Amino acid sequence: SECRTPFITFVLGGPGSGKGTQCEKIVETFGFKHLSAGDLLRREIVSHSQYGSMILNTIREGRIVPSEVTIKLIQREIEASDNDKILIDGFPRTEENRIAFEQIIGTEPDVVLFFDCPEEEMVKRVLSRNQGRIDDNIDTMKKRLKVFTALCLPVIDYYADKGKLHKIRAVGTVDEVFEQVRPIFTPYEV
Ligand code: UP5
Ligand code: MG
Repeated sequence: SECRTPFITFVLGGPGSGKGTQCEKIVETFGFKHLSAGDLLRREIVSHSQYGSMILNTIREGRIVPSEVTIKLIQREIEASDNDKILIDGFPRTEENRIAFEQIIGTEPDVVLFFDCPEEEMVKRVLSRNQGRIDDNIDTMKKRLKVFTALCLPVIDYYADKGKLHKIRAVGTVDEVFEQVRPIFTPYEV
C-alpha cells in the first residue's frame, strides 16, 4: 500500500458552509470516498478512546485538536480504503495541520475546494441543524468562526497562491452550489 498515490481533495470552508452536504453530492456523482475529520473525531468521543475526552473538550471550545491525533485517524482511513479518490472534509484547519499532513502522509492534495459562505448564513444553518452536535450553539459557533478566520483562512490563502484552490460561492440551493463543483471534477473523469 506504500506505493499507492491517492487522488486527494481537501474540502475547506467555515462551519456550516456546506462541506459535508457537497461531499455527499461528490461521492454520488464522482465516486469518491468521503473522510470527514470532524466525524472521525466525534467517533473517537463516542467510542471512549484514549483521546475521547480531550477531543470532546476541544470541539466544545471550537478549538483545533492536535495535528498528530487527527492525522492518525485520517491516515488509518486512507490506508484501509480500497478507493483511491479521497475527499478530506474539514482538514487541514491550520497551517500546522497542513505542514504535518504533508510530512506524515508525504503528499499534497490534487484539488482544494473552498466553500465561501457569508457568516450570517453559516450561523443560521448551524443553529437550525438540530442534530444534537455539542458545538451547534451560539457561543461555540462564535468561537468556531473566530478560529476559522484566524487559523483556517491562511491555509486557504496558501492553496490560492499555489494555484490549487477552487473557490465556490456557497449560497443558493444545494444543487445550485453543486453546479459550481461539478466542472472541477469532470476533467478528471476518463
Ligand atoms: N445546508 C447545507 N447546504 C445548504 C444550502 N446550500 N442551503 C441551505 N442549507 C444548506 O451543512 C450545515 C447545515 O446547513 C446542514 O443542516 C445542511 O443541511 C444545511 P453541512 O453540510 O453540515 O456544513 P459543514 O460545512 O459540513 O458544517 P460543519 O458544522 O460540519 O462544519 P465544521 O467545520 O464546523 O465542523 P467539523 O465537523 O468539520 O469540525 C467540528 C470541530 O471538530 C471543529 O470545530 C474542531 O473543533 C474539530 N476539528 C479539529 O479539531 N480538527 C479537524 O481537522 C477537524 C475538526
Ligand atoms: Mg461537516
